[in-house]
Amino acid sequence: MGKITINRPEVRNAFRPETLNELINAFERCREDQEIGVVILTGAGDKAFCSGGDQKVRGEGGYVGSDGVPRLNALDLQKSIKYLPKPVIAMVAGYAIGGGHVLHLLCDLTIAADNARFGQTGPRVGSFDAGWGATYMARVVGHKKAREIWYLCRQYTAQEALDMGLVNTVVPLELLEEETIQWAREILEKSPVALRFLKSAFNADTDGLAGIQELAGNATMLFYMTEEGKEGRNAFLEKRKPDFSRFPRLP
Ligand code: 2NE
Repeated sequence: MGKITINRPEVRNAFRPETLNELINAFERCREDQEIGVVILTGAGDKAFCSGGDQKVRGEGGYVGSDGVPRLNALDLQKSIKYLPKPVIAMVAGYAIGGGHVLHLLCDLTIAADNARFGQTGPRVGSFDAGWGATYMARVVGHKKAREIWYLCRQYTAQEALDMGLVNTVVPLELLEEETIQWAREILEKSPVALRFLKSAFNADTDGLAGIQELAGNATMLFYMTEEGKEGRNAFLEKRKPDFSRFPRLP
């Protein structure tokens, strides 16, 4: 399993553009590494998972990194999490707030410590995430609750988050890592292809043609592994007519 840690505890793990690029690179490494079947995303320390965009570097048009360019590359990290063909578990101690709350939301599963607190701040701090941050949240907790979360900008305890289906379980802080690793180990015992298809099927339900594209790509991958798929390639390379007659046309 892989573990990715947002490491800016002095600002409750708020992210700058550089932080996000590093996280995107880390997810890309987890994608490429065939030894990794599950990724745990967490924040350094026990005060916060992530507090969203670093308001101290927020400029006009986005968050400004050392290159002086305003970016909203939190959206790119969201895609990295959602389209990683392996389950991602958010391990949340302390605050998951604002854009940091959306990150845990997009993870496949969330294990929360009993000190975790969840919420959006956008309309209070002059921001919003009208993409997955709003629409996928409504799929997870229902429209009434999602509108409450975004319109009122309240904070919710771990137990309240569990009650609304926003997290999978709540454990004492001291058991958070142990419990998360246990969940990851249970997942690792399962079929990687089955998990991959299930993740893309869940995405296809919410992501329109982009979701179908991902699901279809996985179907092609699986088809390439079959004798029927290989017959088409082999016939082309051997300059002969393909013979698909031995493959069944199942009901
Ligand atoms: C996270 C929260 C609730 C924590 O409160 P508390 O009382 O535990 O800590 P405190 O004192 O507020 O924060 C500790 C230090 O971290 C900094 C604070 O400024 C403070 O530093 P000093 O003043 O002592 O130097 N800090 C915390 N969060 C920060 C942040 N996001 N940016 C920069 N510095 C931050 C409380 O701190 C809080 O509510 N934080 C702000 C949460 C927030 O509004 N995030 C942005 C939402 S918008 C967003 O993320 C976004 C989007 O909507 C769309 C696209 C991309 C991003």
